[in-house]
Amino acid sequence: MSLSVKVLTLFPDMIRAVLETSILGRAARQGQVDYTVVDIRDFAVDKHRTVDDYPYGGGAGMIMMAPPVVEAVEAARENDEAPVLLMTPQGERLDEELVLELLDQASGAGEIILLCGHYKGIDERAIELLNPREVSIGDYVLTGGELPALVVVDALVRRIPGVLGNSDSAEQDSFTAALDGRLECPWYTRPPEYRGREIPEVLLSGHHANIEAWRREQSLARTRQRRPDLMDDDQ
Ligand code: 6GU
Repeated sequence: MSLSVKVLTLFPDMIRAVLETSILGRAARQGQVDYTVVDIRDFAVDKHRTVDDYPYGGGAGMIMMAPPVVEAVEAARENDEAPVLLMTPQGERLDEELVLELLDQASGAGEIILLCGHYKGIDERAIELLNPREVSIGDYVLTGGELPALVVVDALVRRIPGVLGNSDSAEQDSFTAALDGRLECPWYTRPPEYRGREIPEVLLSGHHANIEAWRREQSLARTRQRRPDLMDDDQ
């Protein structure tokens, strides 16, 4: 059964373009995932199709109105158990652990809903009514939740078994369990020499145990130097 991913946005074209490209697109064509992009404006309640307005009490920026947002989610949602994510810089920070938790929840429900905020934010009553999981992709501010939603979808879909060509490659990437949360080693491909720079000799040795040991060392050294926060005390 393929996982249904529903993205609710005021900018559907921005989402569609990415979801049909590369590995995310291939996953859909192979039937491993199914994308639905919902234009929140279709749920506007007035003839001008208004979806945002000025904040009560004044202040800069526009606020997304509660009715179109709530009704778009309710129309899209098929399973009440499905996770609803609201993309917002106020949310919990995304990491690979959260990705796997969301994938697990989404797989169980058959569905995940991603709501993209835009402008200054969403009427708080919509958030209270929908009780979404609020997720941020990092400590910086973007103009909307579309890019963050695509980040979440990419991170999720690549963890669906069979989506990546080589089923091992997700397991060995940075931040995943197989590397104990360490960073990747450096990688090389042809040509063997470029502008006077040769590749590490061990990689040409054909000695698989030595190559593995070298990669592990590089991975540890890199993590120690660049991301000491990822190191266990015993490494
Ligand atoms: Cl989820 N939304 C916006 N607008 N900015 C962000 C973000 C989300 N995560 C980091 N920055």
